[in-house]
Amino acid sequence: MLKLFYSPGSCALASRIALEDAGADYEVVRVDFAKGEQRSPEYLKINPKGRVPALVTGKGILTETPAILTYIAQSFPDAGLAPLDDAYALAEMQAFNSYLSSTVHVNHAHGRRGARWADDESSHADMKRKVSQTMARPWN
Ligand SMILES: N[C@@H](CCC(=O)N[C@@H](CS)C(=O)NCC(=O)O)C(=O)O
Repeated sequence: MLKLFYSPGSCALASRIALEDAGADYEVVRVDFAKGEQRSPEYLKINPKGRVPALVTGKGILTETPAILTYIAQSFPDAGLAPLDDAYALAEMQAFNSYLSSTVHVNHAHGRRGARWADDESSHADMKRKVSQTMARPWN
């Protein structure tokens, strides 16, 4: 059975929705960010990047939302979650998901986790203020 490591209110929701829409047999394991469980030695064995989502499959553990979403779409083709028989349309879908994951999500993270990019508190406040601009205009 597939096992999704998940945290409420996180980007792991996309993978959970896809599993649900696919009609997959899966279980969810909650990773509690408030307790810092994403950095626990146990969880780092699941995903050394210390992030959710992570999907445990029969072949191994997948991370990164675009990869997980494509894996689910291909594993449950009858659910019609992705245009699997159209190379261009599938690439467009990947482009959109990759943009959300690698650009929008990273911009958003600067507001909440500024300490990853700077040590000075004033820099954190500055980054937080900048988030809405970069969300609206990612080239900023
Ligand atoms: N590029 C990854 C991003 C994963 C990610 O950063 N997830 C966040 C939740 S939305 C997380 O686990 N944050 C915990 C942390 O940064 O400590 C993806 O697309 O799945």
